[in-house]
Amino acid sequence: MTGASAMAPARIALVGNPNSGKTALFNALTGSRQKVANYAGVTVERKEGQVVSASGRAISVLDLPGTYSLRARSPDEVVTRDAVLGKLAGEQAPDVLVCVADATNLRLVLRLILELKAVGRPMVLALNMYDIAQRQGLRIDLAGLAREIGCPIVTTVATRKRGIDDLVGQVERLVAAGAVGAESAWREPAAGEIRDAHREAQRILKAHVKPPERPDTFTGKVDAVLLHPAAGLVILLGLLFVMFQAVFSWGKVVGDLIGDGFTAAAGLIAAQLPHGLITSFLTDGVISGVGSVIVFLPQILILFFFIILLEDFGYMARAAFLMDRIMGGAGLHGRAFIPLLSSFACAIPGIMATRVIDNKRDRLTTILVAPLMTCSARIPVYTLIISAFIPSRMLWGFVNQQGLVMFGLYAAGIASALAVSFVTRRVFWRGAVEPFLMELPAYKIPDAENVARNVLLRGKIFLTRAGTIIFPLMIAVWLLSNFPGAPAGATGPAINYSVAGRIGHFIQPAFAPIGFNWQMIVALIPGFAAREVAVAALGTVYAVGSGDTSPALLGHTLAQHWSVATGLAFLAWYVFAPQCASTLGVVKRETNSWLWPGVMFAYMLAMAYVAALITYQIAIALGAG
Ligand SMILES: Nc1nc2c(ncn2[C@@H]2O[C@H](COP(=O)(O)OP(=O)(O)OP(=O)(O)O)[C@@H](O)[C@H]2O)c(=O)[nH]1
Ligand SMILES: [Mg+2]
Repeated sequence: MTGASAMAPARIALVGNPNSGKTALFNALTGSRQKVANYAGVTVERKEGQVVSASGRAISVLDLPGTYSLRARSPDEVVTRDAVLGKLAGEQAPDVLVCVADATNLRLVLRLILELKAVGRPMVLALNMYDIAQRQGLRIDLAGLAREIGCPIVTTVATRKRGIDDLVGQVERLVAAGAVGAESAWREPAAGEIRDAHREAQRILKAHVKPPERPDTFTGKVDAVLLHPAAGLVILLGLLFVMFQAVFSWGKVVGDLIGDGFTAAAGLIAAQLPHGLITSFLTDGVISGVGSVIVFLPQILILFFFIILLEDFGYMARAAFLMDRIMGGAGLHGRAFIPLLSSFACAIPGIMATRVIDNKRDRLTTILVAPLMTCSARIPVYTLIISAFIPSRMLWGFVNQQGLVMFGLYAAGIASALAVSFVTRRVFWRGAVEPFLMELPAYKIPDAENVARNVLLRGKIFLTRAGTIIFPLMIAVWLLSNFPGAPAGATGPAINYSVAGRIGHFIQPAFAPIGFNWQMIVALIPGFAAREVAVAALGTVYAVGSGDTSPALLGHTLAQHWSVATGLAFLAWYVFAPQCASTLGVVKRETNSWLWPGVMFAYMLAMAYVAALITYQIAIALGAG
């Protein structure tokens, strides 16, 4: 070995069944914060991190998507197979494979272990979730199992960082023992070989693992209720309902406080600085613009608190199971559930999560409808318009009417996704939807640290967007709304003469049938960069135009300037409008063609216009003009 190669970090890859704790182990090893959740298919890409062993050896760690076999079918499984075999572009096979197994669920992983053995690289088996195995009194003959499969075994509790040093030590030992030939041998097995492997796995399991003394009866008992065909659906709807009630009732209180803070800051600036462009920039551009979005931080945090709690508990895979019949009826694959669920945060991770779907048409259908799910960037828009136009009344004594409308908008998103998928599958891609098999994870008590970390992460993403996308766009909107200034002897407000005002007035006739005024057009244009930008832009445009700079009062300003019909049409528009350039970019990347982002843009725009038109005209007819 030359000096240089001795210095090169050893490379290991974490391979295992879905939901076995690979990413938790990756985070424990490398100090990263990749997403961990209690359902299969969380990781869909390779992720790399570094760890230095106690003896100072640098080790590069690869986290991979979960798989049951190297006979990869879906795009995420292909990533794992290629990484293990060293077939990824510019990458060699890892020096050591770390097979991560859920100790309480060894049946399926044993077949994968046999496949990985055939690859012929040094391997260590990490028996993860060993805490649960011990609690259940599961008896695993570690020495016998290690002898049988021919590789060392370490027990780990990834979430508690237990067994990590032991694992790193084993890796070092294997690396020091010297690499085997760089060739990774593996080929698709024949049917007979698969049967033999199956039998062999069965035999090993019987010989070395005794069933638990205290098996997990909790999961079965809870599932009897939560997976009940009728009661289960009622509970699912109930959970969603409570979620939106909470977003509105609790989120509003804190959001208003933040809004008051911004208003006070604007007042302070206006009082301290001379009246002029700088002051206008700070109050109208920064505070009214960016501030009007930031006030929605509490709503975002509350919503994600619920979602992440349910994910960690293990409920989301059940929700997928409950929805499977409905989704199948609409032509969506059962595996589309998790990608669509991720789209509630943002369509981009949702579209990436479709990599777990192997059938191309199923995957494309899911990609096309993912942006119809209500992403968190719509929350500021929905919340603003709802609080401006929907009275905050209690219905039947306990239902907050605003929360109910929010629930309805989410439902409209889901219903339209099902409808679009149904039409796509009926008209364009006929054919049966393939059956769906997904292991239901055992329920786990949510890990407080994991929940807190993920909720804060969502908050950070939201604020980063406010700083990086919204802030520069608000500077642009403010500039365009102020320049050129009004000519001498002008009678109307100065903003009417600005570039933004002129553009808005020019395009507005096309939007007259759906009740949009020119200020809304000015907000919609930068809103194509990101949805919540529209809220910030409305804040700036109305602040420049009317001088009302309070983010907390933007709702009131809108209620004065818009009819109820216009407000409702704007909501309908936002359920469908393709107002997100980055989503279209990701669709291009994932489908490798401009065709699909084009199709997506066109159909969503058409739906948005039609929905807003119908809403506006009906509202007008009902006297809400
Ligand atoms: N009790 C316990 N829970 C664990 C342990 N390791 C992971 N978990 C939990 O198991 C679930 C799955 O963990 P992940 O790290 O996301 O699993 P993964 O193998 O990366 O899953 P995919 O990316 O979907 O293949 C999460 O809820 C973790 O908090 C462990 O050692 N003990
Ligand atoms: Mg993972």
